[in-house]
Amino acid sequence: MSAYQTILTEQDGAVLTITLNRPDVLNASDATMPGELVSAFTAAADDPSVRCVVLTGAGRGFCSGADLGGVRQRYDEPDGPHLGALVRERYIPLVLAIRTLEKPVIAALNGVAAGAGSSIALACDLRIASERASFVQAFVRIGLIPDTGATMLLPLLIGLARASELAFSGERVDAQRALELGLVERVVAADELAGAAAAWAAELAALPTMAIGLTKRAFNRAHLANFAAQLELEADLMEQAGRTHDHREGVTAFLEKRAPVFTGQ
Ligand code: LHQ
Repeated sequence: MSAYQTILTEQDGAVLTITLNRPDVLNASDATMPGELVSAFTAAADDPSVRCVVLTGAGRGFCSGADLGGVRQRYDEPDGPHLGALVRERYIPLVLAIRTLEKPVIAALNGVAAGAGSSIALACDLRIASERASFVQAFVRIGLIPDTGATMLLPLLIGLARASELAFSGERVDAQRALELGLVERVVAADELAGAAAAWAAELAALPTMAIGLTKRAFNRAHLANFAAQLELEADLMEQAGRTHDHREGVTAFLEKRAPVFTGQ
């Protein structure tokens, strides 16, 4: 076990399992979690005994995205919430750590993956979902744009029109529809998820790790050649969206547990 505050790590043979561990808020990402994840993925890259990584969540959620309590605190800062800086500090290093790890990474989706939580799942190489899992492109519900690579990864995985439908609406997609859309590769019963993910990871870990890593590098070059530039664009657009009335209304409404009233401003 690890000394991290927001994640747990455990290695079984050649498989490292990283568990997001803020279950009371469906593993929302606070100021600490992204850095701890980057540390864990970087350590996995440097450790030859790790040949596959599984990323999952504790409790009933996978990850509900950015912790909105923390986002609201940023409104007290002079000149606005500076969401572009937040994206650059926390989310760009995280998504790059996952995509540049030259070992297979499986997301084992135990529950809802919302906002940046969905993007983190999409950045993994493969996804296996519990039948209780779901995806929510929650950004629009709080007046924001998809980030953590989602503007590239979501259309890449499911096509531009379907990505537009989900990103514009913020609708919740259940595990079965996620399978049909190509957001996940496998769906299993909830009580079988951990075992099925571990078995899949063990299979991958027993394959030629170097060849898989080089394949991932080639896939990145072929399909995500402009990824770093796109992440910078997302940060710029997030900065802009973070200054809108609709963004503040969306976050405030969520925290006050009421429906938002958007004005387009
Ligand atoms: C939460 C959260 C949460 C805090 C559930 N925060 N408490 C954003 C900002 C800036 C820059 C960088 O990038 C980003 C990227 C993003 O990730 S934007 C998207 C942020 N995430 C969201 O907007 C999702 C907010 N959550 C939800 O819409 C729902 O919770 C979902 C659909 C995920 C799950 O719904 P339910 O299954 O009905 O669960 P719940 O809403 O009852 O949540 C359970 C608890 O978790 C609840 O607390 P409570 O004290 O009432 O038990 C929620 O307040 C808390 N929670 N997500 N992101």
